[in-house]
Amino acid sequence: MHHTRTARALPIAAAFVLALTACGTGASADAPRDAAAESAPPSPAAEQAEAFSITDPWVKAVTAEEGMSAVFGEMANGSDAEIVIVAAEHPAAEMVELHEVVTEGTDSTMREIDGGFPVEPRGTRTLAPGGDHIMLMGLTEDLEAGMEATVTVEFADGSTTEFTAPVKEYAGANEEYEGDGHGQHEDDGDH
Ligand SMILES: [Cu+2]
Repeated sequence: MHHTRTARALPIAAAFVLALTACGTGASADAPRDAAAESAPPSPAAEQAEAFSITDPWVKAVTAEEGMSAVFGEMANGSDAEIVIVAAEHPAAEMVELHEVVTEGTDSTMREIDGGFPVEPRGTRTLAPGGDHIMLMGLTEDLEAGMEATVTVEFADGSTTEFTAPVKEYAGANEEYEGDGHGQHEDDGDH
């Protein structure tokens, strides 16, 4: 009687679940049970990409005409050494930048962050509207609610990993972009 291999049925879904649940443990994704354990040698634990996970990732729905969107979620570092996200990619974005939002008075401006997104050992860093985000620019196709966006992130040591994020409708996250002409943006609603 030969055994069945149900674990191989949904490799994409399984990888997604692993990415979401690897939070805080780093090594927990190392046990895909079956064939993978035999064929794929474990990559060195020193890789920053291996320590990375992201919880509840999502991407703001936009049309290609709008041109820009952003990726959010709570990033986590499951290792005892700092990891730094230094770049990212999305297949429909001609350019991707790591942005921070700087607020002066009532003006919020987003700009490329110096040195990337460090995540402390065993720590987290949140990408959220009004704060840090991965900026997708020069979009060549619509990002419609319900789609899944695949985002690749690169770390300071050159390692990379990817995650999948659902695209969602969201009304906010419209910060002025520093590089996009000058944002003389009167926003006199004090909230
Ligand atoms: Cu931005």
